[in-house]
Amino acid sequence: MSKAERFTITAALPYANGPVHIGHLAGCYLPADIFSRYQRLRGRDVLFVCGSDEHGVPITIKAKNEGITPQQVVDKYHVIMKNAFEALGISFDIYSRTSAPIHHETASEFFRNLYQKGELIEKETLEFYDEEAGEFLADRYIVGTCPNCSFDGAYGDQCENCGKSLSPEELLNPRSKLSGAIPVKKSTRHYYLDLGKHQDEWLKDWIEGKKDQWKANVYGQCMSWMGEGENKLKPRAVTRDLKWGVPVPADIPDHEGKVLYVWFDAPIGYISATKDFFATAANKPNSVKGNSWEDYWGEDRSNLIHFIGKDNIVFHCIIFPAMLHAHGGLTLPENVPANEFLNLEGNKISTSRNWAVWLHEYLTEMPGREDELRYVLTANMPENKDNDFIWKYDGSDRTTDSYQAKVNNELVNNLGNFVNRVVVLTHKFFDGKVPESAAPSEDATMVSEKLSALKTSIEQNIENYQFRAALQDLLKISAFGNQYMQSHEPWKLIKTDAAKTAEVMNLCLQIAAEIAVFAEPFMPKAAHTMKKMLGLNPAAELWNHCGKGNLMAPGTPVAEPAHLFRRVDDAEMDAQLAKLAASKTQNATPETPEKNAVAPACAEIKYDDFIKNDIRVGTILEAERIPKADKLLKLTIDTGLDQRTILSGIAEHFAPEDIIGKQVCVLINLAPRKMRGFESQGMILMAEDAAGKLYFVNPEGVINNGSKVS
Ligand code: B3M
Ligand code: ZN
Repeated sequence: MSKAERFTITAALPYANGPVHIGHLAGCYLPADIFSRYQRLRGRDVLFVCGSDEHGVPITIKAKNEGITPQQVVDKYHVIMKNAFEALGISFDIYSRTSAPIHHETASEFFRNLYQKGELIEKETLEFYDEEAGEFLADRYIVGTCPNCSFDGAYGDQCENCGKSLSPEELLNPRSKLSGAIPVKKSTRHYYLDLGKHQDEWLKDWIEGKKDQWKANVYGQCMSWMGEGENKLKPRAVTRDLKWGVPVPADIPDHEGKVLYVWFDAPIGYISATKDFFATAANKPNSVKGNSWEDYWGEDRSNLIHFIGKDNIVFHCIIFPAMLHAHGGLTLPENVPANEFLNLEGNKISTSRNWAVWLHEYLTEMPGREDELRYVLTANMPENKDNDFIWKYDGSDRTTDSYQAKVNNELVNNLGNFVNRVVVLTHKFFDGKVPESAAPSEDATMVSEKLSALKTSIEQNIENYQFRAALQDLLKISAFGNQYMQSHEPWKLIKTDAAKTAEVMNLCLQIAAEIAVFAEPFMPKAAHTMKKMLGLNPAAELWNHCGKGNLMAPGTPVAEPAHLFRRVDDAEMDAQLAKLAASKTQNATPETPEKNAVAPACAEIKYDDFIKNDIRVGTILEAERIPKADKLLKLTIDTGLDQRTILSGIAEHFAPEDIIGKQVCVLINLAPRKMRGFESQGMILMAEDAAGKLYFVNPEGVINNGSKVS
């Protein structure tokens, strides 16, 4: 097979610390599945791989919280996810896992390869360490009070109450989640991948070459990472001081107590899954035409397509390509069609707040409605912007794309109804057999032209990752079928013109047959049922014969009409809404302060502690934005004692030009901190109101810079 005909398709490996929800499905699993199924139907060589991402700190935290081992956590969720994907018809050729020995071997070997090529640099840094537990602490293992909203339970990388990203240094009253001890800084050595070097040598040029091919959001995000000078890509640590993960190979210096960073090992999981497929697949499907993992990963031998959500762009477009390139002999991604996010009933989907529709629950609560979910999620796929999933249709504009409206109006009334009527009338008037039609006719030409145009459109849309548009094309075919049938009214025509009725019904059957074929990537179960109903062989390669309106040979028997889609009633939707409402109440507990509530008081301190703060009045002399740091302004401040640089997180609240000349209160004896390549020498005081708006804290009237505030 030539490269053009071979596809290595990946969907992001889901973390095995919780089940899969509709946001994951609309983000990458459904688009990947539609694309894979389509390419197979075109007769192309396809290997579609995925698996559970079983390493990383969230898994060890979950294990600790539940009092079980990390392996028990991943064993549980791996099975839940694997079964749920299968039930929804996600057609992975293999669903592997990163705790599998084949993955450990592949990832270790990959690391060793980069080490031996001199691609990894070793650096010594100071990291947070828990002296009681005797362990280094990942950001997620450090908790404290959020400097932004005072929520006491913020993590070292993010406050889940207000959403602010943090670094552990920013937390007030930091403590270790392991023992409660106050973390100290301790030196450690880690291996780094020098991304800046790759940026200069080839990576930036390579990404620039994708400008017209990749989605604008993906390309734009990649380019925003690759600035100049200070804003160039920084070396990335690819090892961690943790116990859970792929151990750094024992022949590597300083390997003790270290594992590979989860984002280093996880994408290698795509390669291990491929190896796993060739090692274990009992019956290789016809659509996998290669014989070894190298057929799918060798340099320029396949089109590697990564389906992901937008939060994974940097890993798949920059870091993994740098790893693949550094390794050598491997293919780079052809495309990375990342989707935006799907919200649920107007709010961000959240695992911790249980604001989600979980796939495994949907499958048991709404049995037999797998294709309905696939349909609604595809129709609302967040391809170019975030989108909302809504359950119930209440007559308002907001709910025209709701699950209920889509299923009832489009699947039941339009597509399902058309196919059903065609089959029923064939039984009624033509003894359940495709009637002979006096070809060629004007109608036949018109129908085949229409089918051919829509087929081309579906193909182009899928190949351009426009799955919503492709699905609309499918609906246009059934709308056209309904219209054609309605305009001839065969149930009346039969009384006056049997020959014309035969022609009309023949053409309606041809339209229904093509719908059955084109529906397969989107709704595989319904497609299968339709094919069987229409007497088409579900296993036959029909796609390339479509677009002509002659799939059904006269005389072919059609089966009795079978159920395709079921109407969704209000009660079912109300049950789902009630479940969400319950999550909302459960989460409105008093210890989770509302974003707008007044922050609770901090613990008592001594006067002596307070006067350690050296606060002075100063004047802002200069203010400028920092490229790629949306929140920070770089200020030059006259403190009366000196002029110094202070980085302040106020860029989203004030324009630089508006604050020059303003007096401010400055904490001048705060230890300097490096941020974005600048040293920030102090902090300016700001007041924040209940709505999150910021105000300067300054003296009434202008006074001398350097005046003390106490
Ligand atoms: N598990 C993150 C995520 O699910 C991560 C993806 C890995 S893909 C190699 O968002
Ligand atoms: Zn916060």
